[in-house]
Amino acid sequence: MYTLYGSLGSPYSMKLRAILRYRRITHIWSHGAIAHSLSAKLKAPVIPVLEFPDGELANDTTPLIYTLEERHTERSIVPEDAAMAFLAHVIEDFADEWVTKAMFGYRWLEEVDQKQMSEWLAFDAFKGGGIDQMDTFSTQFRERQVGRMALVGCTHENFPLIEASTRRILDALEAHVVNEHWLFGTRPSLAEFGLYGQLSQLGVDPTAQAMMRADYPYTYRWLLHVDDPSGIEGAWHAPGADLKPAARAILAEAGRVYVPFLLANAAAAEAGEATFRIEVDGLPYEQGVFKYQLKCLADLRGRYAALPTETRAIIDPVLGEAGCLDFLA
Ligand SMILES: N[C@@H](CCC(=O)N[C@@H](CS)C(=O)NCC(=O)O)C(=O)O
Repeated sequence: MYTLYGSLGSPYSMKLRAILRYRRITHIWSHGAIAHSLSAKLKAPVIPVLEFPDGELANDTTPLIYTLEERHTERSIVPEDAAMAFLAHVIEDFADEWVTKAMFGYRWLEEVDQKQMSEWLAFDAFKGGGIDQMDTFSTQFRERQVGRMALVGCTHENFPLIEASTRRILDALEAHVVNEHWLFGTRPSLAEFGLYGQLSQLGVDPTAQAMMRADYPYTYRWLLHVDDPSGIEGAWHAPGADLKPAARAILAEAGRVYVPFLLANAAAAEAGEATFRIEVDGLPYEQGVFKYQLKCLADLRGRYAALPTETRAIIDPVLGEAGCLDFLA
């Protein structure tokens, strides 16, 4: 049996839990402070941590998705068609690395969210233990997270771009989910789980939740559908089927913000600089150089390079239209 150690306030935990549920991989969900003490034993101290049936511990949800694909064949979340599988991967990566800034910004920029969420995260970690312990932890955790805002690019100066970008993604999803649930078929792919992880928190945190309810009511409700899709029985779209407008719009958003972000991060790292800056639609964005996102860029390029010529012929026009082609080659 697997055990997933995570937290209700952790987007990546919600993402992996929904995947295990959809895939009907029997598991225990263990949430609270234990997840952090286990993650401290791993190379990157991040949650969630998945314990395999043999007791081995691992984290980082994207590689874990592929490890689970190797171990379990039923109810795969990687589209069968290599072209669609690549596009779904791009959306998942974009959600993990960019949409997470919306999650972090909505949570830690405003007083109302800082207060509510630091208290709830303390409550989740200790499940009781008294208000004093929770107050101490929530104050420390809040200070720590707020102190990291500039490093991860979630500042008041950057937030207009993050918010505009998030709203374009939500607009696309809102138009989509009233017609159909999933992007690449009548079953979910890693793309929806990546988006769901980050957006799941926008459905909880006070400011973001109010925005979701008011402006994206069906996407807001859809989050609860994705949370446990274990009852979904579906199929992938037939190879050659048109890519859904929502998937195109989300890829175009990746082209608009994520591609320049990845390239500027890589250029700054190469030049030995500590921070980088981009501007999209006249809106500024600045943050510290991140090594992990160098890995993401290399991974995307590697996956693209490994695609057969006939697959590239299918996706190149789509990637080109979305502004996601040039940086891959
Ligand atoms: N790429 C990782 C990211 C995981 C991640 O950033 N987790 C956050 C919580 S949602 C974390 O543990 N951050 C470390 C910390 O806050 O100390 C994944 O996909 O699992």
